[in-house]
Amino acid sequence: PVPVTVRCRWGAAAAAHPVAQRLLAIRDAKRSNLCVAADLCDAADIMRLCEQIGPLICVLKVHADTVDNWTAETASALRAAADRHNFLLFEDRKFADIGHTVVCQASGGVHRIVAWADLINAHGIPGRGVVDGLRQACQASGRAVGLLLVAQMSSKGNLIDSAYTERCLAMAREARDLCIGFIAQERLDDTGELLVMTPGVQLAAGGDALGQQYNTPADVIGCRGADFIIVGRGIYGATDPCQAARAYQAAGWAALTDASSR
Ligand code: 5BU
Repeated sequence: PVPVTVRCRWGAAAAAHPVAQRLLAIRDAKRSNLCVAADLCDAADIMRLCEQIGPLICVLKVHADTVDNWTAETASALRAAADRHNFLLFEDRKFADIGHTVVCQASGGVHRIVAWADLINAHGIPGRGVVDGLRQACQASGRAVGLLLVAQMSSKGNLIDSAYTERCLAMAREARDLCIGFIAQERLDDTGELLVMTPGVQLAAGGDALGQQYNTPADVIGCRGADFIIVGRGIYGATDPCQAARAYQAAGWAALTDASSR
């Protein structure tokens, strides 16, 4: 297809960070602001999903610590799939400890996250030490990695209030060399330079039995101003994940381009 320059309210402003630039370039080239949460327990199932939906997504999010048979080969296979299909890898570890500990969690252990992930995330609760520790781990890896701060959550009754979210915003502004945006439920930063990825998305609003709350792509992108949708069970739980991914890609993109031209 003819490349489209998305008249995006925010994307154009985004970020000197190389990972943010790559993310936006992939989004525009693939016309996809869809991040799929591949929350499957078997590495082979994740790889199969990657092959099915790889061309449709801009980010694949994983929880490496929930994969029963994770090995170094899983990381290499994911990396190869991401490079082949042109999407970013996001490890949703949600670091939330003192700086010294997150250095080890991000670079060591079984998962060696900063050796393969393009995007990582962290809670702001420990204070700036968590960001400083992650910066150290990323620098030591020699790879470009972008950080998203968890400034809001999708789960019912979560303890985050608006003052906490504001402080996450301030933390992100002070760490622009590493932090490219947020996991949040709405746009937080009017400059448009900090991106928002939103989980808790399905084609119909609702929830699950354990407190997850779902809003639609039109709502989170069109009304609340997010940039990217994160969808898990709505896609990998569907009878035909590829068809479901197409539907979410179309809905996410329509909401973004519609929002951008307003
Ligand atoms: P779901 O199957 O679409 O409900 O999966 C949502 C994914 O996003 C799942 O991997 C969660 O761990 C992740 N998530 C979330 O649902 N809500 C949040 O606030 C954050 C992450 Br932060």
